Formats: sequence, C-alpha cells, structure tokens
Amino acid sequence: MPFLDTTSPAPAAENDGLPDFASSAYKSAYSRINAIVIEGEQEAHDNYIALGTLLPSEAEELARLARMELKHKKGFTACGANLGVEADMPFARDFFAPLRNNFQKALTEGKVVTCLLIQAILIEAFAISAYHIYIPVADPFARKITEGVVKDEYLHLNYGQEWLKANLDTIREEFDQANRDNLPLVRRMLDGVAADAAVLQMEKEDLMADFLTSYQEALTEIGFTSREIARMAAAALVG
Ligand code: PL3
Ligand code: FE2
Ligand code: FE2
Repeated sequence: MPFLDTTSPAPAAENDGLPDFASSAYKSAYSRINAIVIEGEQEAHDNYIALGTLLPSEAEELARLARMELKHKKGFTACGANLGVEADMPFARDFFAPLRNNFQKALTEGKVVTCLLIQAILIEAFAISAYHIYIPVADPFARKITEGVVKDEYLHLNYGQEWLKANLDTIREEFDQANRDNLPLVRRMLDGVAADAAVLQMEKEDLMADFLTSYQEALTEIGFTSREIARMAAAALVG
C-alpha cells in the first residue's frame, strides 16, 4: 500500500478528535441535550419574570436578564436546526419537573431566597458548567453561540450572588433548607444527562467538578464560611 493512499475514504472521525456530528448516535443524544438546554433557557426566562413579582423594585433588571434567556433559547434552537436535529421537548419538560415544581411552590409562598437559590445559583451554575465542558467539543456553529451565552450566565449568577450577599444576615436558615431540598435534584439531573453527554464527549466528572467550582465560588462570594460551604456541598451526597 502506498504511503499516501489517496483512494481510501477519509476516516469518519477525522475531525480533530471531535465527535462525528452527523452520526445517528450523536444526533439522538443531541435531541435530548439540546431540548434540555432550550427548555432550561425558557424556564430561566419565566423564573426571572416571576422573581420580578416578588421583588417589584428589581422587576426591570430581572426583565433584562429574562430577555437574555430568550436570546439564548433562540441560539440553541439554531444549533439543533444546524445539525438537523429535532429537540425532544417532552423529555426536557420531565427533566426539569422536580426543580420547576420546587420553584413554583416557593414562588406561591413568596420565598424569594429559595427562588433565587434555585434559578440564579443552582441552575446558572449548572448551565455554566455544561457550557464550559461543551465548548471544546462542540461543532463550530454551536461553539460560537455557546461562548456568547456563557458570558451572560455569569451576569445571572452574579445577580443572585449580589442580592443574597446584601441580605446574608437574614437568609441563612431559608438558604440552608432550600439548598438541602434542591442540590440533590441537581445531582440527579447530572446523573440523568451523563450518558447522553458522554456521546457528546462531555465527561460526567468534568461536569460535576465544574459545577462544584462555580457553586462554591458563588457561596464564597455571598459570604458563607468555608465550613458552611462544605456542609452545604455535602447535601449533594446525602440527598
Ligand atoms: C439558564 O440561563 C440556562 C439553563 C439551562 C440549563 C442547561 C443544562 C445543561 C445540561 C447539559 C448540557 C450540555 C450543553 C450542550 C449545549 C447544546
Ligand atoms: Fe441562559
Ligand atoms: Fe441565565
């Protein structure tokens, strides 16, 4: 066989080690992951609008954050279309149901600390970790969009941090309980997405490590002690 055999087809994965974006395995996993992201962005929009009803003086700023979420949703919808994938939205609605139900319950009870923890800390940190790990293994079109989105998600995480920080003296008890109720749900969501994420070459341990980094940095910024943070992180193991 000649050194340069120009007659044989290029190997399927000659993609700089990136996944084969056209394979049926990739498209199947992407139909669920893409749906999760689209649904997550829509629910994030709805959650910020809802938070504005609990914090009327903040409603305008929250509406600004909400608008960004719709832009994110549009971007990720385009990513699916670009790959010829139809997002599995019923799957994604189920995926978010436990967290959505807890948010809705807290909303009807007027529990702003719980709502902020769920949306602006847990969901944003989850999104940031997912987008970080996705960017290096994304197709070029999706990579560009995701890079733009992740910058906005830091603004959202930061919004939650700042509000909670300013109210640290009064939030501890509710925050601790909300964390206990919801961090285990995030962990289960990570478990639930791991197999599909692996097809996209996103490893569960990397997702988990990146999530814990953002989450712990947020808690530090709010002003919790390292002992309090360790106890709260431990809720992921207990629940
Ligand atoms: C809040 O701004 C957004 C909430 C979205 C939640 C995203 C969860 C992501 C799960 C795993 C995804 C991999 C990324 C792939 C992007 C197409
Ligand atoms: Fe977003
Ligand atoms: Fe966000």
